[in-house]
Amino acid sequence: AAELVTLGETMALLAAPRVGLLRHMSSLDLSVAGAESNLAIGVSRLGRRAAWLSRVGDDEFGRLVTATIRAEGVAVYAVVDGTAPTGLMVKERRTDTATRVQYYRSGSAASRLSPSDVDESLVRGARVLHVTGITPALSATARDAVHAAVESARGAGVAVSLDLNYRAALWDAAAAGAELRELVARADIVFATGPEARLVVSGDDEATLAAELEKLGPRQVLVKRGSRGVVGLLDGTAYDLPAKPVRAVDPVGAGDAFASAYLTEWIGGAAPAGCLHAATVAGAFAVTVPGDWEGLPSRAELDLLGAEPDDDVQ
Ligand code: KDG
Repeated sequence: AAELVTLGETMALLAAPRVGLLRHMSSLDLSVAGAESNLAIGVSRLGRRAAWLSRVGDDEFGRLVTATIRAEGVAVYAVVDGTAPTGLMVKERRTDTATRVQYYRSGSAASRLSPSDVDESLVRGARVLHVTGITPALSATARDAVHAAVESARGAGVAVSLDLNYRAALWDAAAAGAELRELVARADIVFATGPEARLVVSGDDEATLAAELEKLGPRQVLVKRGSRGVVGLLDGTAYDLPAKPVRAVDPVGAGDAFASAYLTEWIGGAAPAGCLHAATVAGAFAVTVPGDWEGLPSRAELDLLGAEPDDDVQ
């Protein structure tokens, strides 16, 4: 049985191979990208059993998505939907540090996710269910699928992990805030950036935001600050960790990497500080390689990069 179950949309990804306006790119690199499958791949690479639930189109991009995720050792439960295409995401490197994303996903197969797609026994047999704020934005039925999975998990004592993952291109702040507030109240572990947290609660700094989110229910709250590290409020204890200094080439996917390592260590029974440390190392790895998941570390690499600066690394 899978230790971690997640559900959401994964799209084909067309990524610019170099810096510049998309219109001047003679070719684009083809891969796949989806917050939930990025995380499932991260969990699998760190040695835990992950399952990913979704819908894909009956098309070449759909076959690319399922084959890629399956090849990374993730158990794939994807309905092939002949009535809608697999979503597409285009990533432009406008400057050396500014990435622009364009979605072609409205009406996609994954937007037709519904509660009947959620394998209840899979969810009830897991240690943790991970959901994000992207899926409820796709459609009413996709939102219902998330709530069905969350209720199955809660009913079976399976921990619920939520990454707010706000995508402004998909819905407005007010709609997102209302929906995310409902999900935060049903989650045990919550990941957010400062701006995402401010969709749900108020606070001047990340520590206040974490405390306000915790008041809504979750036992563990992580408020990420990118290259400025992370603030955690974990089982009532506050943590403030710096980021690992690395040269970032592609920030997209860092949050998924962070959460994948945190949850992997949590499943393994690590102490909160250990989960947090692993998460910051995985997040650092992810941004050093182009692509949303391709740079995710294996267990050995995690231990390597994770060595404290004064450890002599061979
Ligand atoms: O967290 C990274 C994801 O946002 C990216 O991989 C694609 O799922 C995606 C989305 O909706 O942007």
